[in-house]
Amino acid sequence: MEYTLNDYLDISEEVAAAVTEGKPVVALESTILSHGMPWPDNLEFGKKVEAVIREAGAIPATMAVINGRMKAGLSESDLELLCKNEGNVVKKLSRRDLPIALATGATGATTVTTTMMLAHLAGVKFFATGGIGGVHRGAEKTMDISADLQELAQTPVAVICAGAKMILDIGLTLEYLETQGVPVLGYKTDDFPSFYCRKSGFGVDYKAEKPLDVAKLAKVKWDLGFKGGILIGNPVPEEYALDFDKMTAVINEALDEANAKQIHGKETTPFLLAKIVELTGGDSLATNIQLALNNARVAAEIAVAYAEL
Ligand code: PSU
Ligand code: MN
Repeated sequence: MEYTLNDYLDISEEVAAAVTEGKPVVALESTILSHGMPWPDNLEFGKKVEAVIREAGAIPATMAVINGRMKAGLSESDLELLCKNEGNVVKKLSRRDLPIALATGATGATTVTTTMMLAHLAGVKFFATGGIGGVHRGAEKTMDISADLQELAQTPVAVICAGAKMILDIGLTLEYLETQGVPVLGYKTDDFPSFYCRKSGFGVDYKAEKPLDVAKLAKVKWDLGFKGGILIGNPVPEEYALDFDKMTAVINEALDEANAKQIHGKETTPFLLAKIVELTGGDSLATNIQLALNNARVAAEIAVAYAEL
């Protein structure tokens, strides 16, 4: 039977018009809201991050699945539903979960992986998040490697993040991205950032000094039809960065607890993020919010530069 994208995807009027006219649009994910931050900080953040993108001259497109329909651009009530997550009805949707959610009419939040997929379907090329998923520590035994890395290898969306979350093995994450042919950029830095901290000790392939540098590189890659995305590491602003040694200790404690409780699969990242918020007395949440807002602003600036090329 014939189908159209409209059978599965609702693009908000504003986002659809902007994409058609070649105006700058920035995708946002919803897992960071439903599973990455507590209520009601997540709703406040969800609104603020859209406002930051508008101030920088682009249109925000937050992605999610609501009652079995993919959404590019959410209403206020959708946003609230995802943030409240009453009765834990909002699933965390990775690539493998997406067809199931659509076929069963489920509601779910999109990760980096599925946000890239929806962005691509909707014609959006730039996406801001907090930190991408990656190779988990101990992955040589658990094989826990985030689907985000595989998505970056195949879907043509540029992801602006504050690096890989410090709970991961950042060295192995970068090795994986190299194998998969994903360009890793540092935004005004030579050092790939580590989410809560400005540095990881691991270098990047290319230091971009301004939004236009990233936009040009994206254009070349996609003009040539090379598949896959681009990863831009944008360090958390100095005033919100957390102490590397202190965070290393906090993360080790959180990882020990996750191991003891045998947390695995898609529960791991939300568990660790929540545990770290608890162990830092909320400091890590404040940092997470600020780094994600900063990524949204830079992503909008890059999208604006790309639209002018
Ligand atoms: N960035 C944040 N908070 C988050 C995430 C990113 O600041 O909660 C989410 C993203 O949706 C990312 C996911 O795709 O964490 C990684 O989950 P996993 O490790 O299970 O692939
Ligand atoms: Mn995983």
